Amino acid sequence: MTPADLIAFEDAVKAAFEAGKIRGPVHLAGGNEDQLIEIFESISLTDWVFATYRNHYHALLHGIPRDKVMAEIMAGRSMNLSFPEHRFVTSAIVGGILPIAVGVAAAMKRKEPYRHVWCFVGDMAASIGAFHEANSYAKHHDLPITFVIEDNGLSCDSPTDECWGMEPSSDKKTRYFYERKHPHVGTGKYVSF
Ligand SMILES: Cc1ncc(C[n+]2csc(CCOP(=O)(O)OP(=O)(O)O)c2C)c(N)n1
Ligand SMILES: [Mg+2]
Repeated sequence: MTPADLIAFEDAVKAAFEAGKIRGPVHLAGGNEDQLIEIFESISLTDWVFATYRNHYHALLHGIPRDKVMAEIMAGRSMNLSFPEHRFVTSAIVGGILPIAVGVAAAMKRKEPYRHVWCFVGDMAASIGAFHEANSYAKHHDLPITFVIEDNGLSCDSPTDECWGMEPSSDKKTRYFYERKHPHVGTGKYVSF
C-alpha cells in the first residue's frame, strides 16, 4: 500500500460518511501515512496488531483486504474494527486495548513460535494509568510487545502536554509524530467534539 492508496481509501470513507451512508462514527486517519507504512515494514502479517478507533490505515497495512475493511466501516463498525482471523483487534475505549494486548502478549510468550504484539495508542492514552500498568507488567514479565505511541499532540482537541504532563517511561515503547489532517471524529460536516 502506498500513501496515495491510504489517502484514497479515507477519501472514500469521508465521501460515504458525508453522503449519510455510514450510520456510526468514523475517525479518519491522515498525515501519518509515511510513518505507518515504515512501522508496518517491521510488522509481520502473523503478528498481532491492536489499535484504536482511528484504525483504518492499520487494518489495510496489516493485509486485510480493502473491501472487507470498507464493508465493516459501511456497517457502522469503523471504531471497533476487529478481524481476529487476521490477528487484528481494536477498541474505541481510550486505553481499553492495553490490557487486552498485554494479555495476548503474555499468551504469546508461552507459545512456540510466538508472535510479536504491536499495540498502537494515542499520546493521551499513553499518559493514563492503564498505560502505566500495561507498560509495567510487560516490562517486568519481558513480554513480546511494543507499544507504538501515535503522537499528534492532541487529546481530542486539547493539547496533551498541557492536560497530562509527562507520560511514564518505557523500554517497550516507540513513538511517531504526525499532524492530524481531519477533525478528531467525523469529517466536520455533521458534528465534532
Ligand atoms: C475511556 C474513554 N474516555 C473518553 C473517551 C472519549 N475520547 C475519545 S478519543 C479521546 C482522546 C484520545 O486522545 P489520544 O489518545 O491522544 O488519541 P488520538 O485521538 O489523538 O489519536 C477521548 C477522550 C473514550 N473513547 N474512552
Ligand atoms: Mg492524540
